Amino acid sequence: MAEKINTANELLAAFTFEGELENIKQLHDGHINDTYVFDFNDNGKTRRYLVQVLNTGIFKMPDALMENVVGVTNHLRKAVIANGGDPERECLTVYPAKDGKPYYIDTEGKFWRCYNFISDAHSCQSVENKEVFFNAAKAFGKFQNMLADYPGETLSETIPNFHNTRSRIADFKKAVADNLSGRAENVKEEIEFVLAREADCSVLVDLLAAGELPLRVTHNDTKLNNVMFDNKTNEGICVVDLDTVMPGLSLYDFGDSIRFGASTASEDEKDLSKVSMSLELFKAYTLGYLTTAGESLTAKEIEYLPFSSKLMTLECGMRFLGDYINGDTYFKTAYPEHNLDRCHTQFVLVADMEQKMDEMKKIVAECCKELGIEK
Ligand code: GN1
Ligand code: MG
Repeated sequence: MAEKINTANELLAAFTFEGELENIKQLHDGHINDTYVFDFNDNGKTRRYLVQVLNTGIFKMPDALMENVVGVTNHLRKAVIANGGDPERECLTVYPAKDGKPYYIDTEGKFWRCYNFISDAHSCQSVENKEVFFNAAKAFGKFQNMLADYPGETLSETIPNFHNTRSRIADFKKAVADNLSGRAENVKEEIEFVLAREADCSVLVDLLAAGELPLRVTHNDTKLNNVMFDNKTNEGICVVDLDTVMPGLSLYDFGDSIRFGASTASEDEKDLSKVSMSLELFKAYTLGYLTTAGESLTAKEIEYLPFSSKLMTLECGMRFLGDYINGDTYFKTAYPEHNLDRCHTQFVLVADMEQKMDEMKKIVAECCKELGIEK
C-alpha cells in the first residue's frame, strides 16, 4: 500500500536516491522506529531503499547512535568481504545525506536515515519451521563472531543498562510505585510474579562483575524479525536493526532469541493456552548458535544458555508490564491492553521454562556433544 510522508520532498532533496520515486510502503515489524521502503524507477530498473525514522524519544543520543551504526556496518562490510560474501546483501550500508551526515533531520524534527534494501530476501515474524530458527541462530552466531574484534570501548551505550536486569527491576519497581496510569491495582498478580523472581535479575550482572562472563560486542535485540533470510536458500544472510549494538553478554543475544522465536505463539497472543516454549525449537536454535559461535564461547556462557532464556523473557515481560503501568509510553501499542497481553505471554513462557529447565540443560549438553564442543 502506498504511504504518504509529509516531508517526502525534503527527503528527496536531502539524500541521493537514484531515479524517480514511485512508491512508499511502511513496514510494521518493530515496536520502536518507523520503517519505510522507498521504490525508485531508475530508467526502468527498480531501486529500493530502506528509510527509517529513528525514535529519538527512546534513543536519546541519535548522533552517537549513528556513529555506532556507521562504525559497526563498516566493520561488518570488511568482514563480509574477507569471507568472500556479498556486502550489498550481507550487511547494512548507511547512505549518508548530501551534507555528509549519516542522517537528516526534517522540518518536523524527525530524524531520518537511509540504508540499502537487502534484495531477494525476507524477514519472518514467527518461526514457520525449525530450519528457519536454526538458520537465524547461525546468522546471529556469525554476527557475534564478525564483531569479536570490534573495539567495544568505542561504542556509546545507546540505552544505558539496556539488559542490566537488576536495573530493569529497579525501574519496574519505580513504575509500580509511581503508578502513573493508575493500572497497578489491576495487575497485582503480574507484579507479584516479577517480584518473586527478583534474585534471578542479578545473576548475570553479578557473574559479569566477578569476571566470570566476558563482555563482548553484542546485538541486544535478537528477535527473529531482525534477520533477513535469502528467498532461495532460506539462509539467514543479514542481521539488521543495529541500534542496540553495544558491549554486552552473548547470553543476552541467545536468551532474547529464545524468548521470541522458541515460543509456540506470537508475542501478543491472547489465548495463553497456545503459548509455550518449544523444546524442539530450543534445540534447533542452540544447535545453530553453537555451530557458528560455539568455539568462541566459554564454558560458563554455555552453562548459562538455558537460564539466560528465562531471564531475557522475564526482563522483557517486566518491561511490557512496566510500560503498561507507566501508561504505554515506550512500546508502540495497537490497543489499550496490548502491553498487558504481551506481558502475559512472556510470563507464561517464563513459568514454562522453569518447568523445562532440566530438559533445556540436557539439550545444551546434547548439542555440544553433537558438535564436538568440549569445554
Ligand atoms: C523492541 O524494535 P524492536 O521491535 O526490534 C525493543 C526490544 C524488545 C522488543 C520486544 C530498543 O524491539 O528491546 O525486546 O521490542 N527495542 C528497544 O519485542 O527497546
Ligand atoms: Mg526490530
